[in-house]
Amino acid sequence: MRLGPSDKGRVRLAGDTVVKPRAKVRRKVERPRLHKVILVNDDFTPREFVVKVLKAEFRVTQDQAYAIMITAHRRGVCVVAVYARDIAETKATRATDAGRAAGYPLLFTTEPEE
Ligand code: TYC
Repeated sequence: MRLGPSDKGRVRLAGDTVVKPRAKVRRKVERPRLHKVILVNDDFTPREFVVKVLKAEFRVTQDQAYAIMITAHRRGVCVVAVYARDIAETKATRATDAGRAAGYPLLFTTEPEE
């Protein structure tokens, strides 16, 4: 059996069997999405402690850490950085744990970029 113009999407298997796959075939490999680490404001964690954690876990300067902290303080949240998913999750967990270990409700979350 020959495949003609009306057989778009059909695939020839061994022998003469011709099928039309129901699911869409992914023709391109996509780069995995990066994930944002987001700092969430709270009313209890001291500003200096937030800055200390940002510097230690995200390797930012004092000025960068202060800018991130004060943005979260004023607006409720601030994107700290973007990473591959596992790195973003590990950093968010470590930074949140640093707050918890000191008795603060400091929270870092992650979400995929669009
Ligand atoms: N809002 C806190 C305070 O006034 C400081 C703070 C900033 C806490 C940012 C968390 O993500 C945060 N002490």
